Parts: sequence; C-alpha cells; structure tokens
Amino acid sequence: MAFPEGFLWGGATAANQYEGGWDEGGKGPNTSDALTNGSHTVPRRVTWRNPATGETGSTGMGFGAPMEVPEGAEVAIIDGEYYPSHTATDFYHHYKEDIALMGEMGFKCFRLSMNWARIFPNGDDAEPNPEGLAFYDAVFDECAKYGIEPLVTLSHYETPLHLTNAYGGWKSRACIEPFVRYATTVMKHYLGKVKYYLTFNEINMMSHAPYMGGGLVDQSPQAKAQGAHNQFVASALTVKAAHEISPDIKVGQMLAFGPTYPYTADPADDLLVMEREHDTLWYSDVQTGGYYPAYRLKEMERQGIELEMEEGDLDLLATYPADFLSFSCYGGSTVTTHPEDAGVEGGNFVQGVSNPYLETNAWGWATDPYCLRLTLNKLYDRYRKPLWIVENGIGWSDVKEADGSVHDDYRIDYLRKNIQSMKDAIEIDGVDLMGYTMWGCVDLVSCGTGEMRKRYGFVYVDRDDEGKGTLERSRKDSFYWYQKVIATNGEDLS
Ligand code: BGP
Repeated sequence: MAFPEGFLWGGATAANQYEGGWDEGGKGPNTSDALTNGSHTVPRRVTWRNPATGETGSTGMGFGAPMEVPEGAEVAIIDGEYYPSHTATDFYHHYKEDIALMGEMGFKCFRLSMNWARIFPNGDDAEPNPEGLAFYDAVFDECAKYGIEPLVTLSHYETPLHLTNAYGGWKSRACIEPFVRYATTVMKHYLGKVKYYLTFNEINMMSHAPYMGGGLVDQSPQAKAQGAHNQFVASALTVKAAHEISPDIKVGQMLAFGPTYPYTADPADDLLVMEREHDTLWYSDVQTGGYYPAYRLKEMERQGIELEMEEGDLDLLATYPADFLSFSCYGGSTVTTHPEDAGVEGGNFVQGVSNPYLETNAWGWATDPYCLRLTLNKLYDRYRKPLWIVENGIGWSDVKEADGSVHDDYRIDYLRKNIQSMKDAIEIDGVDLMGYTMWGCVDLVSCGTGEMRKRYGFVYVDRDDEGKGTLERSRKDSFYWYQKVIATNGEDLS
C-alpha cells in the first residue's frame, strides 16, 4: 500500500473566499473585504476613501494592475461596490451541512483558515472576541463528530484592515506582536481540538501579490522584503509558542511551489530555471531551513535592500524553523531565453510561456502529470522534513444539470493524474508526505479573479458572479470519485 495508514486525505478552503458573515459575530474588516470581483481579463480592485474629504475610488492591487492609494486616503469598504468575500459561499451559516458532506466523502482532514479579524477585530486588540472563538469551537466540534482533523491556516490572504491603515501592513514590525498574541490565544483555546497550524498562506506571494500576502499598499522591493522578514519572525515565534503550549501542536510553513521547466535545451534556459526557483525557494530556506541563503543576500545587496532586524532575529529563525513544509501546487511554469521561438506568451500558469506538451483550460492552467512527484522530491531532498500538499485542484466553469448533477470528468482526470504523481513520490522515491487537501473542496470564490464561475469543488454551490443564487449545495461526480479514493486509501484511482 503506497499511502501510509492515517494519511490525511481531505480538502482545503480559506475564510475570505468561503466563510462570509463578514460583519457578523463581532468580526472586524479585513484587507480582503475591500477587494472587488474581477475576471480572467479584468483585475480585481481595492477600494479606498479619504476620511478628510469623503472622496472614494479604487485601485489595482498590484496583481495585474499597479496599486495606488492617494495621499491621505485609506483602504475602505464603500457603498455600491460588490465584494465577494462578504458572503462568499457562506460557510458561516452552512458549516454543519458542509462538514457533513466532507464526512460523507470520508475526509480525514479539513484545511480552513481562521479569520484573524473574527478573533481580534482590529488585529491588535488586547482581548479576543468571545463570539469569534465560539464560532470556531462549533466548527471544530462538528469536525470531531466525523473524525475530521482540522488544519488551520492562521492568515490566508487577509490582514485585519486596521493594521494596513494604521501601520502599512506587514512591512511594519508592529504586526508581529499582535499576530503572535492571536496565534498563542487560539493555540491555547483550541488545545486538544487542533494540532496542525500553518502561519501564512503561500508566504512567497509577498513577492507577487503583497496586498493579499501582507496587506501592503507600499509594494516597493524594500517593503516586500521587510514584510516577508516580519512574517518569518512571527512564524518562528509561533513555532516557539506552540512548542511551549504542547508538544502535540505542529506548525508548518505554506509555500506556493511548482516545477519550472526550460523551454529549450539551451543551458541559458536552465540558468533561468535556477533563478526562478531561487525566487521561491529562499522563502522556504528561511522559514523551513532556518537561514537566509547566500543567493538571496546577494540579491538584496544588488537591489539595495537593507533589512531592519532586531538583535536575535537570525537566532530565532535558526532555532524555531517550521515543523513541516506544506505547499500548494497546481502545475508547472515554462521559461525561456528564446521567447520568439516559444510563441504564446502567458504560459501555463502564472508566469512563463506556453508548454507545447501540456493542454490548458480557459484560465490558462494545465494538467501536468508529473508536477507533484517533481516538487515533492525537490522539497524533500532539500529539507528532509515532512511535507503536506495543502492545495491542488483545477478551476472550471462547471454546469449544473436540471437534476442537480454536475459531470466534472475533467476534474476527475486532473485529480487522478495528480494523485498518481504523489503516490509515485511516496512509493518510488520514499518521500514523507503527511496528507493531501484538494483546493476548494466546496465551491468558493476564486482568489485570483474574484469570480464564482471558476469552480474547484466536489460540492457545487448555487451562487454566481453577481452574488445571486440560493447557496444550495449539490454533489458533483467528483464527490463520489474522491469518496472511493479515500475509502481505498488511494489504491483505487479508476
Ligand atoms: C492559491 C490560493 C488560494 C486559491 C488558489 C486557486 O494561490 O492560496 O487561495 O484561491 O490559489 O487560485 P484561484 O482562486 O485564483 O483560481
């Protein structure tokens, strides 16, 4: 049997894309609550208000369009805009039903993010919000009924809005202490209910989407590097606190990672691959490896970045690295120094050119049958620490039939190939893999585009891009397929 007994099969979600109830139960606003919807061609926007003049407007968030908030203005939620996070797919009111569906599929694990501003509405309050704590108590009690182990992301693309407006987000060290207070509060409060935590979702997105990753409006290289450093320190302090609270709590890093392929056999393309991988791997070298690698120090020097550090920071990073390394992986990127030969720009994923060996869907994402084996090996060879695939899946514009069924054979095909690839990494290469949580197990809002039409789930949710729909849940064909995969512990992928 390839998969070890106790392998944590399940699904993953994030509060800002799934939970809703944005102003209920004493929750404060997050950066994600000021983010409008968009599409594959229209970037999402962040809205702002000038408190002195009352003037309002919007800006790109630096993910496809530059971020510019006028002097004196603050990121704000304004009337007349549609914000998908506000209701999302309403886990807040549907958690019992959704967890029952996860139980029916046989989930061993459910990855969800806790909404920092639900626990500490401004991020830096002295005391937690009891209603927020009670909500997740109810969620974890529900999970326990079905023997589902929660995996909690402490911050998934959201920063309490007050921390962005008052301090400029994670570029300021002022975020560290409140984060550690929040992490310590929940780790103590949920002791015995939650053993696995991740600190920051896809921490390396600080480089590419710093508003989402760190609540940054200032997106200069200096601010991004400092934002990452402050999150590393906060993560190390969280590991330290976790180990003091209980040896049973494990705190992981979460990285966005996939293979990078050279388009040609020109060694210059291989060099480009190495540089692109370095762009990501320095984040895990610091958080999981415990040190700033030489290539990153050199790069910061070239860019004129000077990190503001406090005495003891480097020791802290070395003494309290992550207990395990989790990552998201949807597919690979292909890069080249010969773009004129490669034709299509835009690539199979977020960067690079199109790979002629891979087919892409409407959002440019491809099914790569080797990506998980390749990434698992690369990360395991580098760190020799337990790994966890906490996101993998495919967004598609699913169609619900009149009888409520959804025939998503393309999703089954994608998952079958990916699960086979991770199975090979365990069986052939001996990689230590803790679990697999498929992304967006119940349909939720797309993070990149803010759409509903880009669906990932085993469970369809009746809601559209304008926020209309009954929120009714129905099982897709992939629901039954995954149920069988879990029941046979990954032996039957047919
Ligand atoms: C990851 C994020 C998730 C998620 C996923 C799919 O980067 O951690 O939050 O949404 O990508 O991306 P999208 O929703 O843009 O299709």
